[in-house]
Amino acid sequence: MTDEVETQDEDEIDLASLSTDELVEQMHDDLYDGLKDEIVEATNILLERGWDAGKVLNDALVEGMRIVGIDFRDGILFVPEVLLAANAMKGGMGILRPLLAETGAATVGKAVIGTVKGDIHDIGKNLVGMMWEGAGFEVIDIGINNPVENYLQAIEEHKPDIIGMSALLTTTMPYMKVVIDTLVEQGIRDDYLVLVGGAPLNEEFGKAVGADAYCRDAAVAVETAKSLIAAKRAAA
Ligand code: B1M
Repeated sequence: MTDEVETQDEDEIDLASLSTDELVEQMHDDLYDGLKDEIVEATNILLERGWDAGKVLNDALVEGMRIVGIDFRDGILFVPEVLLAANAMKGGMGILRPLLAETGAATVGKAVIGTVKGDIHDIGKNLVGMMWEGAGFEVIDIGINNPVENYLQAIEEHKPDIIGMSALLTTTMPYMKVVIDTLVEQGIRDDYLVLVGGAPLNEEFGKAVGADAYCRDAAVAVETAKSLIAAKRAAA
């Protein structure tokens, strides 16, 4: 019994004793293994060592999730493991969220964002929401699996400048057109800037569904939101 406990303790890695490069690599492994507590601890260590929140997010968390995605695609990891990885990533993002938000100035605009109907992926959408908040936007996040009615209700209630839609599946991305077509039918399409994003989308798809812009990643979503709002206000 005592031996078992000792062996367990010996197996545990003291994250604080690792060099920064080793720690980042360990975070990729820990994300892969869905170890939330370790991800939270390592995120704090990197911040204590002077990394800014954006660097922790991109080099440690997003990069780790990219590796998870490759093995998910190749049938090496399965849904339960990827859910654990996503949960671990959210642990790290929880620490980074207020720090990313701190960089923002006064509210520069209001945005509603949600993942479309049939799709429950929310990490990318959450990241975009966090980065918009960080850039000074007020963000209303309507969550996942949103039918068009949810977008309509949110824009009626919150009167945003921007509607953001996320889709991670080739089967759900066409639903963005359903939402935009409904806005057109109701005569309110031009009242809003519609931005779309998600791994399977591209520029051409954004144009085809009638969005104002496709955003490759969260940083582009910030730049695009800011510049389109500025252009719209200048035109008005
Ligand atoms: Co899913 N999944 N998944 N999954 N999953 C993908 C998307 C997939 C590419 C994996 C693969 O095969 N390689 C594949 C889609 C294939 C396809 O359609 N071509 C896939 C599949 C097939 C599925 C299921 C069908 C699996 C199954 O059940 N057999 C199922 C579908 C469930 C459903 O939605 N109905 C499913 C389920 C899941 C989990 C639940 C296990 C989990 C989601 C957990 C969660 O989100 N809470 C999951 C995950 C985690 C992934 C991968 C591994 C990672 C996605 C992610 O979070 N990436 C993903 C593989 C991959 O993409 N590499 C995969 C990190 C995130 C930061 O990036 O979301 O791309 P991303 O967001 C970026 C940009 O795209 C952009 O900015 C973000 C930040 O830079 N962006 C926007 C995103 N949204 C935006 C909105 C904007 C602007 C920019 O608005 C303005």
